[in-house]
Amino acid sequence: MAELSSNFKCVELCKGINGLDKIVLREIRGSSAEVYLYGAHVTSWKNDRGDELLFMSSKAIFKPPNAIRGGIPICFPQFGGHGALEKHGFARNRVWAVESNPPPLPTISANRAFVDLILKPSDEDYKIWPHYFEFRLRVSLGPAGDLMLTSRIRNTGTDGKPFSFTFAYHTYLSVSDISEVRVEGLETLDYLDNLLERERFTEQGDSITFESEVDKVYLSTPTKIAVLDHEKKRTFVIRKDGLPDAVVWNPWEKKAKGIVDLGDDDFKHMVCVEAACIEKPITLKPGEEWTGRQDISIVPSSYCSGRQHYGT
Ligand code: TA6
Repeated sequence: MAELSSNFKCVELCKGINGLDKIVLREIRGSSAEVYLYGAHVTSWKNDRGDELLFMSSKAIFKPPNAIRGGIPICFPQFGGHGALEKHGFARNRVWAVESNPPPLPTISANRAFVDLILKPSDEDYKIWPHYFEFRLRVSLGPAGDLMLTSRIRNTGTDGKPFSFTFAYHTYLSVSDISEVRVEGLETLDYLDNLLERERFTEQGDSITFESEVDKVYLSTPTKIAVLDHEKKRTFVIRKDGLPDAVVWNPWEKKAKGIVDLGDDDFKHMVCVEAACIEKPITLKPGEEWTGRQDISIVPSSYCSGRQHYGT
């Protein structure tokens, strides 16, 4: 185990499953997070009581070149599967490096336990996606245990060429029973239905509940989305910035059985709600940088009034 920073005893580099390097972040009040350098993949996020808040598949494969099923895979340079690039891009199955002195971020990280990771394209990556970039990811835990991911992607090409990409934080939240889960904040929005060849529909006025497979890309959503877990009496509040869209996915029983690294019953205990930029790809000219942030916190929920309250 190695301490990464002399003044921050709550960030450690150690070995995870199959000897893969992982970073453990610990916040002083007891919450924690784990990030594998493989994929810059957040695989665990626990509150101050030690409860796991992210879903991890019972059959997750921690072995390159598989992406890890659960936690927060990073989808870049594309969400979905188009053209020669692999589905959801290659960032989730490359080994990232720890960066000790990245360019400063405008957001305040004082009192937060954080790690900075960086991905640059290898010669092999350049062959499948011919662009030069630097992708910096900061994973940080706040004093109240919120988990913030900040991505900065810069076009470092010197050939004068812009590039475009789509992006998602493919976040698997842990829920007690998917049938008891409700997503609020996406009502009345337009969405692309991945189950119907991305046909565009408008969501009805009710919050989203689950009784079969759901795979939708909600467009231009509000910056705050709430995921209510009735049984656990807790609500995930997702705040996002620079990421206009949001994906909601649960494979349900039949699709889950066809996913080799997902247990047959795992779909009951997961829901993906993903801050994303999909409909309108981001284009960066040489020297330009894009920032996209997702922050998840937990608030207790009370069903007394039949309606949740999750702060501002
Ligand atoms: O985010 C939803 C989605 O794009 C679904 O269509 C589903 O296939 C899922 O991601 C998982 O993708 P993966 O490549 O990780 O199996």
